[in-house]
Formats: sequence, C-alpha cells, structure tokens
Amino acid sequence: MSRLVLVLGDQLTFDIASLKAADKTKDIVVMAEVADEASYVPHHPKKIAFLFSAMRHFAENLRQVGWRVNYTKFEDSGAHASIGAALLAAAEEHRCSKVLATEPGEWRLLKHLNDIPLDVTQLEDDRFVASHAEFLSWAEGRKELRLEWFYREMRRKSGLLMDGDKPEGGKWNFDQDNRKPAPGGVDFSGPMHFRPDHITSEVLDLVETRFGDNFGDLRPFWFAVTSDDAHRALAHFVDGGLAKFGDYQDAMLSDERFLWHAVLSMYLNVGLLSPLEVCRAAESAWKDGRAPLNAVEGFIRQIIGWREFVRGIYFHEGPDYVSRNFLDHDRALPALYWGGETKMHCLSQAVDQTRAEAYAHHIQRLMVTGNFALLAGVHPHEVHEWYLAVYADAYEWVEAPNTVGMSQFADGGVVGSKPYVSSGNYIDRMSDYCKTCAYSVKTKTGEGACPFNLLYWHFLDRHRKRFASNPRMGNMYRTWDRMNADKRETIIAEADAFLRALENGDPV
Ligand code: FAD
Ligand code: DLZ
Ligand code: SF4
Repeated sequence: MSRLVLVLGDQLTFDIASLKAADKTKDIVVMAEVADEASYVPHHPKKIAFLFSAMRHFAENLRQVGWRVNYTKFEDSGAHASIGAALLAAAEEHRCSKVLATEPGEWRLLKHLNDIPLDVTQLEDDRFVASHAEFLSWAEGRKELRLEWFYREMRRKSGLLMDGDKPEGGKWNFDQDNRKPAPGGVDFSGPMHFRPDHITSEVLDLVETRFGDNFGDLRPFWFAVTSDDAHRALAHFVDGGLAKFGDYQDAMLSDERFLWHAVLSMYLNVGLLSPLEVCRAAESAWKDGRAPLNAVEGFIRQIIGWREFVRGIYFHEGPDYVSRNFLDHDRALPALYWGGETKMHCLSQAVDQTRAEAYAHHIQRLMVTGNFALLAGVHPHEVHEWYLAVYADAYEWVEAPNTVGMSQFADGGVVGSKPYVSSGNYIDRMSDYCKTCAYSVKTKTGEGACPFNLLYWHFLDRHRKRFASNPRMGNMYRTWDRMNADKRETIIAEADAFLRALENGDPV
C-alpha cells in the first residue's frame, strides 16, 4: 500500500526524515504551493519566489532519482488552499490514507497536520544538532536558560573546534576579539549571485502577478535555488568573507548591505545547506590557516549555538510564546517599517535594504529596527509579524525567539537576561549612519536630538519597576538618577512629543 510523503517548502533535502523513512518504489511525494502558506503574513516577494523556485527544483531532483512526485503549482487550476487540502486530494487520487511527514517548524502547521482526517505520522526533524529530547533534558531544572552553557554542550556533541575535551585555543568564546566598528570600506564582494534559470523566471512572473503588492522588491533576484548553488555560495563566503566575519560582525556601514556576513540563513533554513556541513567548512578554513580562530569560533557559535538554542526555546515554550507581551507594549507598528518616510538614517538604511534584499544582518535587526520598536513600545506581535514577513530566512521557530524574546523582551527574560536597548551612542559607535543623519546623535535634548537618545531614557523610566533591580541595568538607572530633575523632565516631555508625532503618522 502506498503512503504519501509530505515535503514542505522548508524541508528541501534528501536527508529529511519523511523521505528517509519512505520507500521510493511505492510511496508518493506530495509538494504543494498553497495559498495559506503563501499568505499567513505578507511575505516579501523575494521570499515567496525563493521558496517556490527551490521547491520546483527539488521536485525535479526527486523525479530524476526515481521518486513519484505529486506537485501542485500555485497557478495550477487544481491548486489547493492549504497543505491539508493538498494531502486530501492526493489521498483520493492515489487511494491511500497514510501520510509520512516531518514535523513543521511552526505550531500552527503542526496542529493543522494533526487535524487532517488522514493517518498522519509526524517524524522529528533531525536536521538539527540537538534533538527535542536533548534540549529538554538540558533545560530541565535550570533556573535560567543561557546560550553560553548550551553552546558548550553543542561543541562537545559535534566535536567542532575541540581539542579532546578542551576548546581549541583554550577558550570557548572569542567575542572579546570581535565586534569592532566598521573600517572605511569592505573588501569582500558580498554573497554570490545566481542568474535565474527558466524555472525561476516562470516563478518570478507568477510572484509579480500574484504577490506584486507585498512589501519588497522582487527583482533583481539573485538567490541560489538549488543545493549545488547554495554550496557554491557557502564556498564563496568561506573563501572571501569568513576571515573578517568575527571582527566586523556587529558593524554597519551606509549602503553596504552585507559586509562580511554569510547570507546563508535562507539556504540553511530550507535545507539547501546543513548546519554541520557549514560549520565544518568554516572549521576547515581555520585548520588550513585561511581564517582566524576568533572569526571561525564566532561563526560556528551562531549556528550550533544561537540557531539551535532559539529552536529549543521555541518548542520548549509552547504555542503561546508568540503572543507574549511582558512589557504590555501596545503601539501600532509605525508606517516607516513599511517604507514610510523617516529622517532617521539608521532606520531608513535598514528598511530600504530589507525592501531591496529581504535581508538585513543581525545587528540591523536587533539594534536598529528591533531596538527602535522596543524603545517606542510597539506591540511585540506586530513586530513579530513584520520580521516573519520581510526576511527571506524567516520561519517561526527561528524568528519568534529572536524577535519576541531577544529583541522585544516580550517573553520576560527567557532568551536574554536584559532587554537589548541602547541610545544613539551604540549605533554611532558601530556604524557611519549618524554622520549623515538629519538628527544629531550628540544632541540629547532640543532641536535635532537623536530620537534614540530620548526614547532610551523614556523606556528605562517607564519600566523602572521591572528593571531597576536587574543587576545588569543598575548602572543605567544610576546615570538617569544622577541627571538633574529638569533635564529628566525635558527628556520625558520630548520623548512623549516624538511618540505622539510617530502615532499621528508625521514623518519623524
Ligand atoms: P551571519 O551573521 O553570517 O551568521 C551565520 C549564521 O548563523 C546565519 O546564517 C544563521 O543561520 C546563524 N545565526 C546567526 N545569528 C542567529 C540567531 N540569532 N538565531 C538563529 N540563527 C542565527 N535568523 C533566521 O535565520 N531567521 C529569522 O527569521 C531571524 N529573525 C531574526 C529576528 C530578529 C529580531 C533578530 C535580532 C535576529 C533574527 N535572526 C533570524 C538571526 C540573524 O539575524 C540571522 O540569522 C542572520 O542575520 C542571517 O544572516 P547571515 O546568514 O548573513 O548570518
Ligand atoms: C513560507 C512558505 C511559503 C511562502 N509557501 C509555502 C508553500 O506554498 N508550500 C509549502 O509547503 N511551504 C511553504 N512555505 C513554508 C511553510 O510556511 C513552512 O513549512 C512552515 O512555516 C513551517 O516552518
Ligand atoms: Fe539613528 Fe540617531 Fe544616528 Fe540618526 S543620529 S542615524 S536616528 S542613531
């Protein structure tokens, strides 16, 4: 008896659990471009085009090695609204009721698969270094879940950068050598670009017609859509970008969209690359003397540390995680996030490149768009939906802990021990944005004062009860308390006026 083998858009590898458990001679692979998945948030057109084209290429690869594939294109007359509808139609067509699936990376879809009136087996997604059971057992009984301890476990388990049971170089973490401000220019050409083939060109036309109104530029489209090309992009980064990745990981420069970043997350998250092969490629570069340890350790920590850690948190915390709002923030997401006019140069740079590339690097996401939303008190669910929509690498298991947790502190400290807030000083130190901004970062109040400077104190003042006793925030409150009362009053009044202008939709 045949079974249906579901392969979702972010499960595009022969190593996916459902394919490994299936029988090529009897079972039928089901892949479907469906309206529900394409519209649960207004995805960036580049993200949809990437997914659909990568899905179509993977279906071809499956057929070439002998799989029978039941594939529905978005534009087919028999296209389905949901994954469930696609499975039900395939079940009827092939007269079978058993489905092998790999668990999706989102509670919404997990529930959807459980609710389908078919015999669905959901296998654990084993593309990660830590299984669910391993994360849960690591987390159990701990008062706080902190990345550093989890990361060391992942280093031991994977053997990456290990010298026996000791970390290479005598330290687990080389962050103190990293995080330098940007130099004047960038000597890496950025991510490898690929020319759309006929499959991608067809998808681009479809996305233009059906999703052309979504926020984001569809063209030029340069992403890899096959595993072979994603591997070329990996090699290109390891050869040209990795050596300086550590040093300039947190730097930002006007009109430099990628600096020394890998721009591989979208490939990793759909299965075109595997996390361990990416880490091993980086480790080899260190062993061959092509990249220093601080860069390679920093890079590997992002993948077997942060990426695994946030996934563990997402499934550990449960389906209500994305609705948390620890700080009771309730402001609507300002129009500037969708490209509305702003005089704040840091934000216009981050949003413009997000629209153009469906990409911004970590510090732009955390310390520019994330920091501003947190300081301004934007409702975390609106922030979450924005990040889920606009980035090509965004799937809830990875996006939500980064946004709801790390960036908006809406989980009350599950991911991080204190909120990531900063005044304009941090942005000025790590970028050249302030040099050409209409606001002055050095000005704390009055005409032209940088809004981050005003909102930073507004945030601390309005959340004093929550944070004054946090040992990592005591210094901030002592500085605030040392200011004279008139200055404090002026800051709060000016911040309030700024927030009113933001709410009224005035260009700020
Ligand atoms: P690099 O900076 O070159 O890092 C290398 C790799 O490390 C990345 O490809 C990625 O796989 C991994 N990585 C780095 N940081 C993280 C992290 N914090 N969490 C998980 N993996 C990490 N990443 C996503 O993959 N999808 C998201 O939807 C997403 N949303 C985010 C939302 C916010 C508010 C923030 C602050 C961060 C978010 N991140 C997300 C994490 C990070 O910003 C991206 O992984 C990174 O910018 C991807 O670009 P890159 O490939 O050039 O990464
Ligand atoms: C993101 C996405 C989009 C845009 N479209 C599809 C689709 O049409 N078919 C599909 O199988 N998957 C798609 N995806 C990816 C899913 O939304 C993803 O599997 C879930 O969010 C779980 O991570
Ligand atoms: Fe951003 Fe303020 Fe710098 Fe302008 S001055 S770029 S608003 S941090």
